[in-house]
Parts: sequence; C-alpha cells; structure tokens
Amino acid sequence: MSKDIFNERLSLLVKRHKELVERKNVKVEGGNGIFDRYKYPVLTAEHTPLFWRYDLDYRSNPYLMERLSINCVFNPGAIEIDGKFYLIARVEGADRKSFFAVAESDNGVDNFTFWDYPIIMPETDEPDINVYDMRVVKHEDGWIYGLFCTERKDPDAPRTDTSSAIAQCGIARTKDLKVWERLDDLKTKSPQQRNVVLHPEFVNGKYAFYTRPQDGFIDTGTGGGIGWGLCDSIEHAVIDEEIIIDDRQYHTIKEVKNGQGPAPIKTKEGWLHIAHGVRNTAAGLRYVLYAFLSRLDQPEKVICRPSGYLIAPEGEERVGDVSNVVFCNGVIARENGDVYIYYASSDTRVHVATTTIDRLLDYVKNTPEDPLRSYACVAQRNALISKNLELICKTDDKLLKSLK
Ligand code: M1P
Repeated sequence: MSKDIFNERLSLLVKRHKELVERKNVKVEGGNGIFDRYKYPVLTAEHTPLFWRYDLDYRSNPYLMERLSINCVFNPGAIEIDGKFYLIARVEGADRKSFFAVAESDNGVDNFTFWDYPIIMPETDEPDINVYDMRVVKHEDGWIYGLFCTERKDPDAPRTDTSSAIAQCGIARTKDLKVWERLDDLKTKSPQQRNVVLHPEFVNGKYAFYTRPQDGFIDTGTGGGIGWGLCDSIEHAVIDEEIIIDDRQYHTIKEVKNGQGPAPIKTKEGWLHIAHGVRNTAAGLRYVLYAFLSRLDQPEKVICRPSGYLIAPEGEERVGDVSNVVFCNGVIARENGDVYIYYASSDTRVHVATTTIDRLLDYVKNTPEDPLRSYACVAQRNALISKNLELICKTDDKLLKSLK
C-alpha cells in the first residue's frame, strides 16, 4: 500500500474516532420516571485510542492493520474525583483477556476519553489469567480500593477440561487511579467468589464486604445470594463467617443467581443498593438490574425490596457478545443528589442512566414487594387499578378523564 493510501486511511480513522469521542449524548425523553436512558453508549471498543490498536508506523505496518484489536469495553467501576467522572472499564482484547483502563469525562454522559495507558495491575504470587469487573470504593480509611474478579484455571480440573476456572476476589488500592498496590486476594470458605464489593465504611471497626459465594464457576450450587462478611485486615483479608443478606428466589428475576453491583450509596434513609439478578430462559441466561435498601446502622439488614427489575436490556442493548445482559458495577452519586448509573449491555458496551437519590428512594420505598404468585400479583395490580379508576371517576382533569 502506498504512503498516500496509508495516510488517507489514517486520516479517516482519526476523523471517525474524534467524531465518536466528541459526539454529544442525548437524553431519551419520555422515560419511566425512575431513570433516564441516553441515546448513545458512553464507551465502546471504538472509543479506545487508535494507538492502542494500530501500529501507526508505515514502515512496519504499510496496510495500517489493527495489530491488537479490542473486542469490547464493558462493566466499569465508577468514581467522582474533584468533580470529574472516571470509569475504570473492563477492556477485553480480541485475545479474550480483560484489563482495566481509566476513561474520564467532565459531565458523565459523553466525551469519555481513555488515558494513554491501561492500568498496570500488579500480580500476586499466583498470577491472574484474567481480571475483570472492578468495584471502586472510596473507603473512610482514606484509600480508594478496587475489588475485582481474578480468574485462574482450576488446577483440579481433568486434563481434558480446558474451561473450568476458579474465580476469586482480587484487592488493590490507590490514591490516584494511576499507581495501584495489590493486596492479598480475599479468602473465604467458598470455592468461588465473584461480585465482591467493599462497603465504604467500617462496620463495628472492621472492613465489611458484600460477597457472592458459589460452588462452581457458573453454577451457584449450594451457594448463591448476596453475602456479607467482616474482617479485621484489608491487607490480608479473610472472612470467617459469611451470611446471605439477599437470596436468590424461585420464579423471580434473581432465580438463578444475583450479585451486588457497585458499593451502595449512603442516603438519609439507608444504603441504596443496585444489584444484578439472573434467570434462565430457553435463549440462555437473562441478566437485569434491581435495587434494594438496607439499614444505615446495619447495612446487612435489607428493609425495602421493590419487586422486579430496575433496568432490563432494551433495543440494541439486548444484543452483543453475551446477549440479553445488563450488568452494573459502577455508579456515581453526586453531592447534589444526582445519580449516574453506568451499566453495560450484553458484555459489549457501556451506557449511562441518570436519576436522583430522591427518585431512587421513592422507587425502593413505594414499589411493592414481589408477592411471588400470579394470583397475588393480580391482587396487587387490581389495587392500583381501583385506586386510579376512583381518581379518574372523581376528577375534572381532562387528560385523566381521557384515559377511560
Ligand atoms: O456474562 C454476564 C456476566 O456474567 C458474570 O456475572 P455473574 O458472576 O453474576 O455470573 C460476570 O462474569 C460478568 O462479568 C458478566 O457481565
């Protein structure tokens, strides 16, 4: 390929990348009152810098080929520092290995730009094969912690089984998101742990963790549910006793499994949690997000459990590498009450949904609990219908009257 064609191709790539990163996002009007979606994903594989993917030197790459492609960008942790929005994204190369990279934005809904280099996450004595899904927590001890899944091949799997893995929780800390100190992996009695999250405050003077014990890499077995445990040391974290605070349940959105999303948001009325629930279908697993509230003084005691899902995959969100999935491990709650929920769709791209603490509190407190039987669900819905029909009957409001 001539240098001219190389340059032409390069200028097209640069133009497209710039347009994508600088594109203004647009709030989708007419949401459900609980949160607002946005038209465009905030991060995709194409948002990664061209210099991560291409060898830009004509002499060594005359065809201007992608040398190290990126497959997808998803499941980011999120944190606000000095008014800026930072996502610590799970970036997956075409080779299937994930790593973490920081992207920043001034307004949280568009113009997310990756830092020049991905995070160099130190290894422990037992190297990780894959790392993903970081939950970033500003802890009251003064550190920013990143808890993530570290995956290694199961040493006890038969030689012919090249897929079985062991997932555990890796722990690292930083002051600036740039330099990370790796601590010991969390130790619990469970053979598998994913979706482990550090609570932002000490509880009874100890570090507190949300966990998700599991027997198998995919199957929960005797485990499952969102667990809770305390430990004295963060440098050598060991949880001796795990209790389940939010169990999976038959014929609900979290029948097969569930997991804590980001660290919960502290509000006047309790800790606001966003989690994911999984159920099985003929088309495979379906992942949705749900919310719940727990006591301020006892974060492990759940006080409000609105029924059903908060966010389910919609439109293009339903399709991707692992279709029919939304997953969230990053949220930013600002001082002014605004909330930015960063969720990934189908293990492929990252979206934002905006809401407020007030709206989420209203949602968790006033959405009735799942009554767990069709008959009881009809009674619940009929109560709402009767209340509304009574209102419509009495009102002079033309718009309300037009509903009937
Ligand atoms: O593929 C969907 C999600 O599957 C896992 O979630 P869980 O541990 O609840 O099964 C995670 O690997 C997550 O990264 C992924 O998005």
